[in-house]
This record gives sequence, C-alpha cells and structure tokens, in this order.
Amino acid sequence: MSKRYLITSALPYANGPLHIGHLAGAYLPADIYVRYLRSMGEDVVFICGSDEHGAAITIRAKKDGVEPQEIVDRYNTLIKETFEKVGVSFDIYHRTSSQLHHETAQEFFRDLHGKEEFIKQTAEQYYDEEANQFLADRYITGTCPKCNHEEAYGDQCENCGSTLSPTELIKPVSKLSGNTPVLKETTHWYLPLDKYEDWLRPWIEEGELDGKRHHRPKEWKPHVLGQCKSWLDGGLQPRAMTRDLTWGVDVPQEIEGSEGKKLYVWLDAPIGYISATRQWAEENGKDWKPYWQDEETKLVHFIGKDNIVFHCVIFPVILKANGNYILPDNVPANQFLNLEGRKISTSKNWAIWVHEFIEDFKGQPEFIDILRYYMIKVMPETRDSEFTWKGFQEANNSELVGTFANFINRVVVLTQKYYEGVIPEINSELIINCSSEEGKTSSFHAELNAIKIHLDRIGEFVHKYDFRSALKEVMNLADLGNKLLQFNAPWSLIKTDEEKTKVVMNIAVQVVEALRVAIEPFLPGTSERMSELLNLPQVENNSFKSMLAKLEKREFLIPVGHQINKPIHLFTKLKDEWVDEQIRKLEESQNKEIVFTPIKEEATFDEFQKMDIRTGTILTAEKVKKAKKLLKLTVDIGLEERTVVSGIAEFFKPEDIVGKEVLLLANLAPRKIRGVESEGMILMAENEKGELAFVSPQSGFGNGFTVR
Ligand code: B3M
Ligand code: ZN
Repeated sequence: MSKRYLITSALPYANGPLHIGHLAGAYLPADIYVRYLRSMGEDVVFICGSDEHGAAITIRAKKDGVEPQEIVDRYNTLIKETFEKVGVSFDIYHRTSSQLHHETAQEFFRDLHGKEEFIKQTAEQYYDEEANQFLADRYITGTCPKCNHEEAYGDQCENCGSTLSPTELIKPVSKLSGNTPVLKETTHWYLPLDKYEDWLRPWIEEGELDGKRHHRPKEWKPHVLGQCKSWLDGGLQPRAMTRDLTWGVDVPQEIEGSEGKKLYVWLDAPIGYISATRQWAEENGKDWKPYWQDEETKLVHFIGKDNIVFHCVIFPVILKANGNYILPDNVPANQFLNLEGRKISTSKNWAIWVHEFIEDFKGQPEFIDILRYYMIKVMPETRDSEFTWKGFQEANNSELVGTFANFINRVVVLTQKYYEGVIPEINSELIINCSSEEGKTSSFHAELNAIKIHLDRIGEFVHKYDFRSALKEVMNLADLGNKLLQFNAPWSLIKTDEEKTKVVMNIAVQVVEALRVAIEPFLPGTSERMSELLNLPQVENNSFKSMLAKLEKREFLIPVGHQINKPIHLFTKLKDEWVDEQIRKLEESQNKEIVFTPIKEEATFDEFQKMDIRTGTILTAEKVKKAKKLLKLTVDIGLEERTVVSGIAEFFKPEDIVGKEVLLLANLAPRKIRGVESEGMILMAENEKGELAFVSPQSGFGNGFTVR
C-alpha cells in the first residue's frame, strides 16, 4: 500500500454534456478505485474539473454564436451536476478558467522558461486566410495518415487514437471557413521532447526513474505501453507549447513576444490537476504539496485511450522538467465504448447522454446503479466494448434482480418471518451444509472464511484496475449466499432443526452485510439502500478494512440481536417493451442535434451585391468521364445557356434533374474542371449528413431573374 494516493480523472472539455462513453472511460473506473481506497481507510484525494480552454470550446462558442465563457459556464455546471447524480465522488471538481489555475499554469511556464527548457522557434503553422487567424489543432481536420479516417483532428485521430501534428494531416481543411489552410510563419515556445528521451524510455519501458525502481511496467495496460513505445520509437519531436489564440491561459506578459500567445491546451489542462489539488487543499485546510511532490504518494491518471501520450509522455516531461513533482505510478487508460454496434458520435447525436438518462429515470433511483453496473460489466478496460439496451436489461434481470436482490430479499423475508428481524443467537459449533459444494459439510467459521476469500479477491482485482473482475467477484459472493440457502433450505430445515436454521440464517445475514460494504465502490446507491434495509449507518471510510479485520478475528459482521428492517425491492425486472422503447428513442434522437458549420466572417452588403445569382432551368445533364462526383449540366438562364460542372453526381441521377429549376451564381469566374469549361455554380444546401439539396424558386418562376 502507499502512504497516500492522488487519483485524477481526465478533465472533460466543457463544450457539451457527458455521454456513457465518458463515464466508462475515465470516470467510473476511477470512482470505484477511490471508493474502495477510502473504504480501506487510505489517504486518497480524487481530482477532476472542467477543461475549459482549447479549440473544443471556441468551436462550440462559434457554433452557438456566444462567448467561450458562456459555453464553459453552461457545461461546467451541467457536467458537475451530472457527475454528482451518478455518484462519481470527486473530492473537488474544479475548472481551468479559474484564476488559481491561470496562475498555476503561468507559474509552470515561467519556471520552464526561466530554466530555458523551451526552444523559441519560428515555424510555419496552418493559417486560415478567410478567418484571418492561425488554426489550433482542433480547428483543422483532414485524413489521418495512419488509418485514413477522413475526419481526424490536427492533434489526434479519434478513430485510431493516434496523436498527430496538423502538418501530418492529408488534405487539411479549416473548420472555420471550410477552406484549405495555408502555412504561415509564427513564433512559439517548443518543448524539446527528444531531449528527455534518455529518462523517458527507461521510465516507460523498465519502470525506472533516475536509476531507481519507480513502478512495474507489467502493471500498465499493454495498449498503454504499446502507444507510448510507438511514440518513443517514432522519434520524439519538439512540440509547440503555445498557440496564437484569443481564448486560454496567457503566456506570461513579461516574456518578450508573448502578445496574443496562449498556452497550448495540453500544457495547461494537465496542470489543472495540480491547481484543482491546490484549491481542494485551500478549502479543506490541507497541504497540497505531499500529494504532488512526495515520492510516497501514488499518482494514478484515469483517462481514455486518446489521451495516453499527453499523460504518459508530455505531462511527465513537464513535471520532470520542473523537477519538484512525482510521476504517475500508472495510467490505466480505457478503450472506447460503442453503442448498439456503432461508435458513439456527438456530432450525429448517436449517444446516451447521462443527464438525459438521469432525467428519464429520476423517479427510479435504482436506475443509476443499473447503469453503473452494466457499464462496469462491459467496461472497455483492454479493448473497445459494446453497450446495448438488451444487454442492459439482461444484466439487470438475471444478475441484479435474479442473483443479487433475490438473495438479499430472501434473507430479509426469512429473518423477519422466523426472528421478527432480530439476528439470532447461534451455536457456532453446529455442522451445516457447505455453500461452495453440494453435499459437503461446513461450519459458521468456515463460511465466514469463505466470505473473506471473496472480499480479498475483490481488493486484488481493484488494485489491478480490473473492475469487471472485481464486480464479478462481488456477484460471486452473492452466489455464495444463494448456494448457502439452496444447499441448506432453511425454509424446510426450520421444521426439523431450529438451531441449525439459526446458524444458516445468521451466516446469510453476514453475507448480506459483506455485500453491503463490498458493493459500495461499484453501486453506492444500492449500498445506501441496503444500509436502510439492515438498519445500519452508511458505508464510510475504513468500512471495508474493518470488515476484513472482523473476519480475521472470526467476529460477526452484524452482531447477534441487531434488528433489521422490512424488505424492499432493490431492483425490478425490465420488460422487452421497455428495451424496444429505449432503442426507438435512441434511433429517433440521432437526428435531434445537428452540428452547424460556424457562421463565416462578416460580409458587407457591397460584397454580397457583387454576386449575380439568377434563376434558371437545367436543360441537359450527363456524367463527367472518370469523375464519380461530377455532372455536366446545361442551364437556361433566360438571356443565355450556360455549361456548368457540378459536384452532385453522388446525390442525383442526370435523368432525374433535367427540367429542375435552380439558382445559378452567374458571374463566378469560369474555370476548367476535368477538361470542361464551367461557367457558374449551382447553389446547393448541405445538411449534417452531407446530403445535398437544390435551392430553387417556386415552380414556374421563370429563368434569368435576379436573386437579391
Ligand atoms: N479535455 C479530454 C479529451 O481529450 C481532455 C482531457 C484533459 S485531461 C488533462 O476528451
Ligand atoms: Zn487514424
């Protein structure tokens, strides 16, 4: 065990709500780990907060036509409330637009700058001439050079998880104007990552730091090590730690050339873990430094796989270059959760939004824990996994209802029926039937020992970040309880041997109590309801540890004579119609939210007047040889006929559009396209799916008339 733990979850961008993929990736696993550590009496701090800078925010602000601060205020509040309602129990949920964070991040920059860790360099970066600004990584999309995904970002590809630089993208496009960006010189401060390889590689590959054992690489997930190694083997490059932006943490103004420069979001955001810890310490009268600067602290970053390199290479370099900070003991990144056979997509609204789930089932508190249970069961710990509503129903009906709640209910009902809810006095020497194997005999103490074996296994799995197996082990404990009842049949035994029945029922209640404590890291709401059921105080720090200590000393977990309450239904079955309804809602909702292209730069009326748009009718249409997207049209615009090449062949058949009334930009400079002189452009609308539609006057309007 470590002296103390500092646990972080990736700071979610405050540019939209949380979906189930976020929870399964970086938040639910961390919450289980932290709750277990607390229940084992460990000194642990759980840190998170909103990541409020970077293009993810400003793109959303442009889309909504508001200032970035309004976006982060809106989503910081929603995200914080959502985490609270699903029981993700941060010690602080901070935010990087706070003054304390700006100061902390600027302190880091000054320190690195003062130590001349940066290289000030002028290099070419992508610039959007129409938007008249340099483009941050997320403002550029293009084809991923690694997997050919066509919507990769300038800094990473969400499809294959690769970390990229904008200049690696094939056919880059600016998200601001839709144009191809140009390369333009600008000056930034670069962190020469290559300079740190001599200690990075042994740290990652051997778990050694400055010649000493730091951690065990075999405890890191293979896909995390794999991504780090391929980054190291690909050759570390200097990486710009500043950007030309209007939103973010200023480069300290006393530094020459800092005008208009902000910290790169991936320098600023991870420092958000430190500023959040400082805020937490201030609010709780604690000293933050031991959590970040004492080697006896175990630092663990919970993230999604698309953040691996930032947490295993860039942030450690920043911390090491500073010199006062510890490095992470592990970065157990999860893979991606898919939904009903498709990737979760915020732009296509193919997602289960957590705040909507909470709202939909607010009258049924057990639904939060069914969601947690199923998401842990399918957690993408080592490979991408799948969320399906059918799977959700099965996990609830057969495991939570059939195994877990059913056992607890039988114990409570029988204890009420035989002993009016009072835990019976027992003769612990009596022999009963064993819970693990039909026909074998056992005793009270042997059964308590069997409980402890499951509890120890839960801890082992949790410490290996294997939360799926840990939860399975909790369910194995419920199975032990079911078999104890099945192999001893107290409902019959009571007729022939009351004393033995008391032993069986007492052990059964001890199992229920073990489940109440053991389930808390996974399903905190259920544990709370079980506390009411057993008439006990809530699980708190040290509960798991003191439970193990009692079992060590062969003591009761729940004392004889304790009065429990009347039975309640912890979970109830979900019908097939309910599943059908969830799938219908999901399929319908996917068109609900449309992501609009940002409004372009302001145009003057005179600029608009320069365009001459006329009504017209398509007279002929034919395919352009060897150009699957192009059609060659003849358009009658009243005073003349024009030949126009149009990129609509994937959406319209030539024969279907002859006679179509259209609008034509008639004074566009002619240009040769695939050998055909195109004299103008047909106006088309494009929706969120990329589908095209003609923009037409009402039928019979006539040709050659001016649009104004
Ligand atoms: N804001 C989350 C993401 O990439 C990013 C994490 C920052 S953790 C310091 O989706
Ligand atoms: Zn890719």
